Amino acid sequence: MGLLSKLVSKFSSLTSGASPEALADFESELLTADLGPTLTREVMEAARKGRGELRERIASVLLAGLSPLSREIAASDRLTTILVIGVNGTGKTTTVAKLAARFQREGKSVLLTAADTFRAAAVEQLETWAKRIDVGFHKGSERADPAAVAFDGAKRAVEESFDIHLIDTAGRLHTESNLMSELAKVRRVVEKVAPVQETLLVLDATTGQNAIIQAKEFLAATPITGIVLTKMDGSAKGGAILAVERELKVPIKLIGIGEGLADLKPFDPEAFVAGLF
Ligand SMILES: Nc1nc2c(ncn2[C@@H]2O[C@H](COP(=O)(O)OP(=O)(O)OP(=O)(O)O)[C@@H](O)[C@H]2O)c(=O)[nH]1
Ligand SMILES: [Mg+2]
Repeated sequence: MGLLSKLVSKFSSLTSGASPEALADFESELLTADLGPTLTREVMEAARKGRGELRERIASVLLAGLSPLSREIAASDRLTTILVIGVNGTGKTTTVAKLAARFQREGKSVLLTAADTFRAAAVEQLETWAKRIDVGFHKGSERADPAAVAFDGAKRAVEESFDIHLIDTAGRLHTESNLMSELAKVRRVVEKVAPVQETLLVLDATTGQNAIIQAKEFLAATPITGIVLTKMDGSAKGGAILAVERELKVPIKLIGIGEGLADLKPFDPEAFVAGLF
């Protein structure tokens, strides 16, 4: 049963308006589902009053305010460059691998650049994926400047006529201002060689409302064209997905639903909301 269906049916059975207790119950369940305070308030308003079926009213509140922008990954008919950023452990490297596998399936040539030079293990992790998927791989010398590695990767992507260049970056806390400005530098330097079509911010769905706080800091540091919300499989807090997009006005383009290469899906808001009931 969907996240909201039990609540909605409980609610619908109360014919002439719900009791204050039932309302309070409903509200706390919405907050538990990580809808966030604003969206919860709006859903509560729709639940209390309005015409038509309760379910429809709630669904339309949940869908309102989502980004009207395309959820497709931007593509160029020449080289498409995609920069992947986010806080530590959100799933950046795995998402890069999943994207690489997807593009490769579509018959595109893919280069992965390991601009996470902070840990040797991070470079190895990406290299292992590159070998397994059988796509190109670029790394710099140990502890090299991430912007320099990304720049060299971009040059290689152009010179060797790759279709897709995916750049993996080190996880960073949104509160570390020097690391945040490093991201802007990576992007700037890559753009000396080739335009960056997508900057994807990877957020961990299980962190709920905190993901919104992270995203705001990343948005302040560099333009973001899309969000990837990972670990939707392990999250009972799926409601965060709607709150994230409403707050940030950046489209969620993809959701991660597992650790495997195939576990990356486009985000379809209508289907998602229908699934909640
Ligand atoms: N269940 C689940 N696990 C995921 C998903 N995406 C990534 N993971 C797991 O999350 C862990 C961290 O993933 P990474 O891709 O290494 O994360 P990262 O953001 O690159 O981490 P750092 O480079 O250390 O900042 C790994 O164990 C992944 O398998 C997902 O959608 N669902
Ligand atoms: Mg990583």
